Amino acid sequence: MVFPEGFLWGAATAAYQVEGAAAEDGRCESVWDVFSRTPGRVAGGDTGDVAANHYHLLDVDLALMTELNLNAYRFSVSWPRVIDDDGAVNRKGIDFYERLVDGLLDRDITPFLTLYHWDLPQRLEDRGGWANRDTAQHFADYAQVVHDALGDRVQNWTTLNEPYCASLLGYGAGVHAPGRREPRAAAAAVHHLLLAHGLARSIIRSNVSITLNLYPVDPVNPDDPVDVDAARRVDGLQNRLFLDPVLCGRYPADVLADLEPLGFADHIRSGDLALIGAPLDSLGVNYYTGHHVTGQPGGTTPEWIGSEHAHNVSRNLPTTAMGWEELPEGLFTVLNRLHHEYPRLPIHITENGAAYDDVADHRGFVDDPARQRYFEQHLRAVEKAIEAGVDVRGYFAWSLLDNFEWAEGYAKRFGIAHVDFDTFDRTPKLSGRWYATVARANALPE
Ligand code: PNW
Repeated sequence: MVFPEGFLWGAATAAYQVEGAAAEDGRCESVWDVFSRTPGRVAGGDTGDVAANHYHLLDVDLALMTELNLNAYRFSVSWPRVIDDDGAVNRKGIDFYERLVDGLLDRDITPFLTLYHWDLPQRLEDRGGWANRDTAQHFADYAQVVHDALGDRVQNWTTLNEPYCASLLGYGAGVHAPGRREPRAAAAAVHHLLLAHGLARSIIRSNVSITLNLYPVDPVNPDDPVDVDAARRVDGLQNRLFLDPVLCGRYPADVLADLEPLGFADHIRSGDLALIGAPLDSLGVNYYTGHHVTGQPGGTTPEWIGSEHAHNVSRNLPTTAMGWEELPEGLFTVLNRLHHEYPRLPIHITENGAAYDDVADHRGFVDDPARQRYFEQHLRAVEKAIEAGVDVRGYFAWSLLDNFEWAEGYAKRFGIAHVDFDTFDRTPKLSGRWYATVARANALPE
């Protein structure tokens, strides 16, 4: 099968994961600078101070995208690079993103801009961060600045990347910045992030999207009401808590009840859900794995706030280096569910990919058939969804480059191009070469 004409073949990155230049040209501190410099938070004590040095290697990376036949590129803007600690616009920060966007357009690569991929200015965290409602208004002011600068050239705007992670992993589980383990603050952060999305949406107005990390959630034993209820809770927390307000303008009643002990509803003011649920132009889906859930003892427990009795049980599938089970048909499940249970929108797969234990040869080349297979299997699921009528417009491999993988530091590599973190040379992997041929053909091999 050939993908629809004009299908976007992209790759994605995020500012803190690739840029580096953490203290250059007036960039201020973000929560991730502070978190990663705190001993014990990130594997190997790694920080994003230098990352993949993308800030200085912009032209090299633009050439790499062309070499890989990409016709779209998803990146995020660093809030603390663009707004200084006095709340004023940092012209040098804006300049960088203007050069990036102009470089993409020169090469006929469609820019997909994400406003927030987790790098909250530390000065706002010092005033409560996402647990403080005021942060949503600060985000709207920042969105206005970026839209004023780039609105004439960028047609694809994403407000937030994965508000689930920014709220529940950052403020609840404490495994992401700012590293707080405060379930009540996490609940507040969920609503304030969604409010920030709604406020920014009303500023950008057209061509707006949000990116959610979605999962199929299945009970281990569908005949056991305890498992079924655990799966309902996890689906509620990971999927519906974000999908329902954004696409339908209401929070799911059962999740409101689950989060009631955390005071979640206390943060909701009249008018909020109208803002949050205002129509979008497309939806971004990040997909990596699925959940297989029991409410009985056993299995492992991801930190599911408000669902402490739910556990993940292995299906004994192959896993990536992150320990995530490979479940390519789950991407079809997610897309098909969106098609049948929610108002229909054009969809972009804004992230999909895998970390493996790569070994580079002396030229920096990585022979990674497992990653190639991961992409192929997931793209077959996308193909199947398109055949079933789902309006998928594009696919972005995570990631263009090996980069700073959050709490895992540089030890986990997701790139379709290898990065040598001593020389900063980039070398397309086998999977990257393969992806380039698929992008050129607009089709998977027979
Ligand atoms: C995404 N999970 O986060 C992020 O958007 C990227 O910045 C990140 O590098 C990438 O996935 C790989 O981790 C996720 O637990 C965090 O399934 C957690 C999960 C999935 C994605």
